[in-house]
Parts: sequence; C-alpha cells; structure tokens
Amino acid sequence: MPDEFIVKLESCNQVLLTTHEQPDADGVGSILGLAWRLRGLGKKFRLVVTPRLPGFLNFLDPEKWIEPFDADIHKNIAAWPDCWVLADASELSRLGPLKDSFLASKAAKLCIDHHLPGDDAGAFDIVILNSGASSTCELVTQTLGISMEMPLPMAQALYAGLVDDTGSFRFPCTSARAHKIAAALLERGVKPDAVHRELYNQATPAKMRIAGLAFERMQLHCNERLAVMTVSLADMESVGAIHEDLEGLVNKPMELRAVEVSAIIYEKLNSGVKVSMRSKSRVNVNAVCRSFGGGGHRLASGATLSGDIASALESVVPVTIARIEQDLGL
Ligand SMILES: [Mn+2]
Repeated sequence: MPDEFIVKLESCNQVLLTTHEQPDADGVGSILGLAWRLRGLGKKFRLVVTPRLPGFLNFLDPEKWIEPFDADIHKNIAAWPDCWVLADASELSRLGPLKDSFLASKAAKLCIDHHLPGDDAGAFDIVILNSGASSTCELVTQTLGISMEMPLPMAQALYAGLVDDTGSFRFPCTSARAHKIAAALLERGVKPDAVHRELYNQATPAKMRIAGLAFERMQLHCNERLAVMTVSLADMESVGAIHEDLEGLVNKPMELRAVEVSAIIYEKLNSGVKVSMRSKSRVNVNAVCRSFGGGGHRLASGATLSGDIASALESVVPVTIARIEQDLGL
C-alpha cells in the first residue's frame, strides 16, 4: 500500500490534509510532514484542524499553514480538494464537524494511521493502517522514504509526533524501527532538547493546579490496580484551566507501583464526558473503551459518553475492573 498511497498523493493537485479532533503532536506532525513533501513538489495543499492547533504545538508550523476549523469558512470545503488525507485516525467520527464534508467530497480519500482498525476503512480509496507502528509520523516518514531530503521544520514535525506517541521512547511501541527513524530525523538537524522543551515544558500554573485537584480526588479501585481521576468544568473554572491543560494528566497515576490502569473522566465543553485510559502493559483498555463506542490502542484508548461524570463512573468503573480481573487472571 505505501507505494500506491504516495503515487496517488503526488499525482493530485489540491490536497486537503486533516487529522482527528483535538489534534496531538502525532496528528499535526503527520499532516505537516505530508504538506512539506507536497510543497517540495509545488502542489496546492490546505491543512484544517478541529477545533484549532493547540498553542504548545505552534512551533511545529512556522509557515502558519494550519487553519482552525470554521463552520463558515469551511462550509464548501468538500469541493476544494482532489485528494483528502486523514492522518492519525481512521474512524470518520474522529473528523468531528468535517465528517459530513468528507462524506460529500468527490476527492480521492487516503488514510494513514496506526490505531486499531475501526469500521470505516471502506470509506477510503487507499489506506495505510499499521497498528504495529509507534506513531503515524513513523508511518509517514517510512512511506515518504527514510533517506529523503527534508527541510528542518518537516523533520522536526515528524520527530515531535514520534517522541509524543512513544512517551519519549518509553512505551512498548518503541521499536528499533522507531529509533532508526528518529536517528534519521536527528540527522536532518532536529534538536531533541528543544522539541522536548516545546512539547512538555510549557505548563501554566493552572495546569499544575488542575492536576492537583485531580490527584486529590483520585479514586483507587481493585487493590489500587485502577486509578480514576475526574475533572468537571467547574473544577477547571475554579483554577482557570482549559481542556488543553488536561493533556498528559492520565499518564501520571501510572507512576504508582500497583496501578495497572489509569483513567480520567472529564466534562466536555458542550455536553457529555470524555473518558481517557492508559494501561501499563497487561490490560486491554481498548476493549473497555470500545464497549462504550470509543477506540484507540490496546494500551491507550478513549471514549465519549453522554451524561455526567457520576453516571460515567457508574458505568465505566465496573467494566474496567472486570477487564483488569480478566486480563490479570484474578
Ligand atoms: Mn498517533
């Protein structure tokens, strides 16, 4: 598939590059990596993210190519591209408000992703789906060719996604191939300390304070194998935090010796709650999130639920405990 993907991409003239809602470094790095290649070929391209590029990722887009989704500006976006790429997601629901335009578009539809396959692979003409890859940036780099020439911002964007999705080269997805690709990107001049600083040392006091509230209220279940944090909109307001400040918080309880699974449940802006889960290695949290209509990876998944935090706790905690007991043979 990689050849077919790249041949198609490079034969098109107006390419729309998109990723999942609430984009992370891997999604953003992937579309920027592809955009730099298209720029080298003199193609037209646009990058649209929903709702916007988080501030801490601005450094990845020095040319300011990324447009925040705007219902007015993008109401006819379906007609613009002759090729529409979705990177770092393969389920159409993750397109958020762009989903209807995607379905209506006559463009060739390409997908490149490393999540576990969902039900929407048939919506694309060409799919590169490899859940064995550490990150979509790894797949993009490999697909474009590890030895290709690249300008520094391109290498930096791809490196940032690789760093973030491997937990700075700590998670089980950190393969020898991931390190080889990282090495190739460093050879293009990427400064690892600068990327780390931009990605992880940008916290505001509000981010620390909302983490403090979440830790204080953390529940432990199943002999401390399950940690659950909850954050309401009122909590965020009380310390002046925004949703971006919750990024990465779910990983912190993994530092507890006994914890196998960490979950955070937080209220979304309009309605409903988001559940985000991490597993140390033995428990399949994808199975848990999938049973609530979500998805992701075996060790990192999420789901969106209607209702409030209390009802989410009531439904999610018992299912998670049952999965822990099953996967650990308790
Ligand atoms: Mn990813």
